[in-house]
Amino acid sequence: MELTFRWYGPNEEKITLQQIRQIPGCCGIVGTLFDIPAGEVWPRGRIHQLRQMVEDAGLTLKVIESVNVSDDIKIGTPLRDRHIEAYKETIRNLAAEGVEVICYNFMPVFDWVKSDLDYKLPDGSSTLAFVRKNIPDDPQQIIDTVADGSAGFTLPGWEPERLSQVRALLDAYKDVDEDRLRENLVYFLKAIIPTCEECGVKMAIHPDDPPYSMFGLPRIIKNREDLDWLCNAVDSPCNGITLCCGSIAEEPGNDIYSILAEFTRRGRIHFVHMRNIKYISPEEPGNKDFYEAPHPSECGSLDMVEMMRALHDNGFTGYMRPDHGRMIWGETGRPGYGLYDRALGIAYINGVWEALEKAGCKAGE
Ligand SMILES: [Mn+2]
Repeated sequence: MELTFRWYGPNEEKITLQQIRQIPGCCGIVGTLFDIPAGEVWPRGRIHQLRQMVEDAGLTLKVIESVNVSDDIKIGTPLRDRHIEAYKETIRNLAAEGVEVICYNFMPVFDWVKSDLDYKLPDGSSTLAFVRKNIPDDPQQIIDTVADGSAGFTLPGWEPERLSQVRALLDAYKDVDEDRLRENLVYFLKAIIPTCEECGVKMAIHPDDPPYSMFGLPRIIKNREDLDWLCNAVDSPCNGITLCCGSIAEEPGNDIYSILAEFTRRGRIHFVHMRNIKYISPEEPGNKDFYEAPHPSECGSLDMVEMMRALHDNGFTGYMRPDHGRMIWGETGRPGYGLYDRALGIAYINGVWEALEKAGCKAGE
């Protein structure tokens, strides 16, 4: 297991690589070229520059999050083959620079959805939350909420240029139901997985966040059955998963512990987003509201040791990062992606992992 930290690049961040290097136990950056629109090739030279910068700081660049899949590929327009060729070229360029894992998602229009980007906790910190009654019926309003709450940063999946066309975009998806979206994902994977096999890159799909339908849009990576379908649809170790613990657990009916265990055993989890969430009113039937809690088990609704144990005991050897963090100690920045709380997350995750490793050695003596 190797711990990493998501970083958006020098022009998109006030967090420096030097700061990240000082987080004990953090080996690498989860990087991106944030400015390249979906559908275009990531030039080898730009990737090389990023890698050089990261390696000069004493860190590695083995995971990319995300190489976004264009709406044309998700909808299946005549442009998709051209975009798929560009995607394959990007895979080759990333592989040539030593990248091993590519995180992506197949969510239509909206990447993750939260209702609150500045949800206040009793200790004075703030975090991301999903409170159903605060989700507007009009998708334009949620775009405005995210834009207003993002402290001047562009949030992943919420590119203003793309979303300025939201009504046209929603219209373009009107004939895309879950079956059609599945067909289009399989079409995409069948085209790119041979390239991944050739150059030794693993694709890792991020589950839908939240793992149920919003604004009438289809969602196809929500639970154990969907992940099983994905693995069988294109049966290659290169067709894998970014297991986002928080996203999967946002549906309380999902058994996150057994999902982690099963897909680690099957060799399909290449990247993990480790996150704790706290259900806000679990006693109300059907209520799935939650906020993103600090990492320790006692702060949220998930048992972090049991999640880590499911990975550890089934032989997990991939990359992991703390998912989002709160804003603490007066920090301001991109919601979910401050320095301090994510660094605390890494420290905690490392502690749990070390305990599991040593207990495992002892048991095996
Ligand atoms: Mn995630």
